[in-house]
Amino acid sequence: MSSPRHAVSLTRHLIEEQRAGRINADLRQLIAVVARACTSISIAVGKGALGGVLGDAGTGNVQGEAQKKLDVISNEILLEANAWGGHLAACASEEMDHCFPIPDAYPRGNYLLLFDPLDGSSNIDVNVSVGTIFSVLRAPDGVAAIGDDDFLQPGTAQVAAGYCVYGPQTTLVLTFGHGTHAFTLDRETGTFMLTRESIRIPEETKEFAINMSNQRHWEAPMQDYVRDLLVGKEGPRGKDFNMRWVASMVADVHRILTRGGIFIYPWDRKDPGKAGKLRLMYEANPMAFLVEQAGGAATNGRERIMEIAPAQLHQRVPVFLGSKSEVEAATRYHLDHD
Ligand code: AHM
Ligand code: MG
Repeated sequence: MSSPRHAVSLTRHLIEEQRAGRINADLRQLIAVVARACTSISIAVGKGALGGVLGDAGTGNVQGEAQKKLDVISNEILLEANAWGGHLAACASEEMDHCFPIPDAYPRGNYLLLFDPLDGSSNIDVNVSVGTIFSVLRAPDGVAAIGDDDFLQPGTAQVAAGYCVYGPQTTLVLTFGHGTHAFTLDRETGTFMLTRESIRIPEETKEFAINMSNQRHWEAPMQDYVRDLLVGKEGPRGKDFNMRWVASMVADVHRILTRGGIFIYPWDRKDPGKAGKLRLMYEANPMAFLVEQAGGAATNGRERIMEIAPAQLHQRVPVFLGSKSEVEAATRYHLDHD
């Protein structure tokens, strides 16, 4: 990992990316607005019980999951911040049934923004890290009214992706396809400052992240892979492995971008659709883009996540991502089994 240049703000980084011809003014503006929304969400999360924002909202989302008050607040902050800027054609959110086209009262831009407004909902009320995940696609040309189908593009079509983790520090991690960079929020000035440039994930690891309570529901190659990790030095992998599971994907991925590791949310038998838990468009694709840009890999156990052709906006997918050689090893267990 190279050390950051002295005192580069997110604003300066975005302007330099534009000058280098890697992004245009609209995309720069879009990311600046998302970062501002993340600052507002960070403030709401940080207030916790003092702001009356903890607990259930009393509503459910399209996947039948109970929404927390902060899920709903974060979704509204992102929608409100992005509606009027003129850089978007529509938004889609894990918390909304269908996409939200930009109202006619505002100019329509050329980008589509997808987000999981507050990932790691089960951790909100217990004061453990949560985060916002986002992905940016191009709106198709010549479409009069944007609909859900216009979002059904593979992860390779993303022009930007990122997440903001609300933990002991608030950190925004961003890629435009030219490396993955991290910006820490200076809470006194309200400015995101570049703190890690061109992040590299170590290729090898001795750390895995998985919810082991689902073990009995996994398919055979997954059982074999984790059994071999647990056997340690004496087994075919020849090394001892450590385990971590925050149950907030943003926090687990942030650890992997910091010291390596593999994150897995596999398909399990509780799910007859063979689709896993995590959402392709709001979670898997943006995280896969960030991880690949940091030298890591991301598959669904068999194929590269970013090459999956989505069939539905809220589609779920098994996720294996992180240190390249470990993701390749886990993927090999599945392919050899098929
Ligand atoms: P959410 O978007 O409803 O918060 O669900 C996604 C989260 C991920 O952040 C995390 O990796 C996973 O669900 C944890 O699942 P589990 O509670 O099954 O361990
Ligand atoms: Mg989520």
